[in-house]
Amino acid sequence: AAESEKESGLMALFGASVPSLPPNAPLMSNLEGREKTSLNGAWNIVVDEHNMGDRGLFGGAYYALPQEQTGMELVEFGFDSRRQLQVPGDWNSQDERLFRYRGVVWYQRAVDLKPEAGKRYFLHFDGVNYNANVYLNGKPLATHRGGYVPFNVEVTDVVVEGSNHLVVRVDASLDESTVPTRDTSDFFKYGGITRDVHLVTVAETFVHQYHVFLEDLQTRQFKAWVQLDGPAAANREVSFMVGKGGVNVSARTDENGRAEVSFKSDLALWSPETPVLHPVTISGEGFGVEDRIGFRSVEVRGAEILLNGEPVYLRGISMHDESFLKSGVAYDRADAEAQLGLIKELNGNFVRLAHYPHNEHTLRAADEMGLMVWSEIPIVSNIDWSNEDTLAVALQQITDNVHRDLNRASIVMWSIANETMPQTAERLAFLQKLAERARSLDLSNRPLAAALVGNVTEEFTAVIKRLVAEMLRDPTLDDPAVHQHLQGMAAQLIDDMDAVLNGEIEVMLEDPLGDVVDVIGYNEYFGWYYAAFLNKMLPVDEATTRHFIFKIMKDIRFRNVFGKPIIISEFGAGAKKGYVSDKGPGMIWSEEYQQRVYEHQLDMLARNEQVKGLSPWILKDFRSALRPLNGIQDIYNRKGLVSEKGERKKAFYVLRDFYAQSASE
Ligand code: GCB
Repeated sequence: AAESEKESGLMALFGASVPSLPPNAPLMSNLEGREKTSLNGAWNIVVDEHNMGDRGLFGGAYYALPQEQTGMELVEFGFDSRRQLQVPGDWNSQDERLFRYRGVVWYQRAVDLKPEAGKRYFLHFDGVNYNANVYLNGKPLATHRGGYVPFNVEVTDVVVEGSNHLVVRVDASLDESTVPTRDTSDFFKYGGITRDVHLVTVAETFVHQYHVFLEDLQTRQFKAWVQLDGPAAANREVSFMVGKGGVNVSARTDENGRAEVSFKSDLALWSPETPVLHPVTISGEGFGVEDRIGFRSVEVRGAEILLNGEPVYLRGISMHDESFLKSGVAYDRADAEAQLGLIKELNGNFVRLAHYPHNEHTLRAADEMGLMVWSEIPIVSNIDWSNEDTLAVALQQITDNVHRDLNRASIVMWSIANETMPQTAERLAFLQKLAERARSLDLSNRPLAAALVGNVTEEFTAVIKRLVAEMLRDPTLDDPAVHQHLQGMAAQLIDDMDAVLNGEIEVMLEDPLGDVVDVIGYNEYFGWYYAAFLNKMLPVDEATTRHFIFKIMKDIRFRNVFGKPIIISEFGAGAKKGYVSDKGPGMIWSEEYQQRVYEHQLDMLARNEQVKGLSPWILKDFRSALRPLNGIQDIYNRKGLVSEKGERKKAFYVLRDFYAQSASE
């Protein structure tokens, strides 16, 4: 007995494995339109860097109900107001001690409730990064993986009258099999209950999900489906009221609780210029939900993107889910309006929400403010392509992303990948499954997009040829050794110097992922990264290479072998607001250099007829652990058009003027 006691003590010390909990209930859409109580505020926390909390050392698991206190129990953890974190929010920017912390934190709060018969209760989390286990009144309830998508947990059978003890174990650790993976990508993986938490009350049988959309622009045919959930979901009459005094149609649910209707209407359409949202009520006897929905058509025809039947040019910018109003993650309406307000100021009509689904306020604000949205999931760089479990997590993320935002008119494309590598059959098969999932859930046929990868050496052969040819003709490069070297290169590379100097420089995109998606995204960094890369092959210094790249950019043409529209989903340059180099003006990291990159990029892209939109990298300087350059980056990626505090850099105005010009054309 003594042995086994010791053993279990040791187990408690070293072997605490996290029990697996059932998955969360399928996501209900439209949090905004639900009866709900906010659970935002100060939550008590215990930091669990040894991952012991599932058993505890003494006093049991951290999710257990508080024990009766006679004063003689040995309990070695406790939740109270002396250690708290604000929810929503990340722990990294709230507590200096947790800035780099990527482990487990237990969150706790009381939920006061008077449960009513015939009602159902759900805990709704808009985002917990990365892994969440939810416990109520001492009971393990559900688990959720994926830091940027919402989930809900039904607690109807567990809630009691009075105070309920809610505990959430948040594990921010990532590895090679998670989505995203550990730290190879260039953004800060914040931990915590980063977004809103609510307790949602619904009827026993309630509207779980629905989608109302314009199905055919020509005939103004609309379609709507609804999914009820509950004991009386089958064979129920459901009515759809759309628009003020407009449409009122009804249908009966099938045995699975699903109903579908079609109707015709001349409801005004949504566009960035006129972002009209119509009131929508979906209801039946004893249940109902309200929403405000915009209707528009988006389609890809040949190399064009059409909005409401008209070719549209996407004047965009990329952004992370951070705000210049605060440090750390963005999470409320004020953040959303501030960020999107900057895009309006840029004369933009489009935003790429990188590299994961953003908080729900942003999508609501985009609908209302009139911005088209590229929404993506965190399939970035290297993913464990042949791991079934990784695929399951990724599928769950695209599913929840689509389900949450199906009814947002602002979303004009779902993106399934950013610069994914290596280019293998496993990668393609994995991404194909994500595409199939998105298409099966979104019956409105929103286009799919991805930022493809290019084959650098092959693609840039034409660029190198031109650089060599240009340099050979430049009298300022009079070093004979350099000339000799360039001539040697030219002899190998260039048959006809005149043709090279006078022709276009084609960058052909042929990543086979282009077959899977409808819109070809491409991230290119002419003026920033490529100078260093090309410079390694050329017998001149980096400044010279940069000079020549700027000279030739106007002739670069992006094309793709798929005949589809291209969006330049990134370009950019790092600049610290107000930075002046002691090496002189216009050096890299200065605002002037960034401005120059924008001027040349925009001049080049305006000449690219296959390019149907841009989302330069990026609106605001954002946190990145990959960027520790002291005095300049200080753990921020500095490619923002505004600083982390929102101060506009010179390039901001260059893009603003360019967009004003293209909006008026
Ligand atoms: C990229 C990535 C983005 C990075 C950016 C950069 O291509 O998609 O996540 O932050 O480049 O600044 O290097």
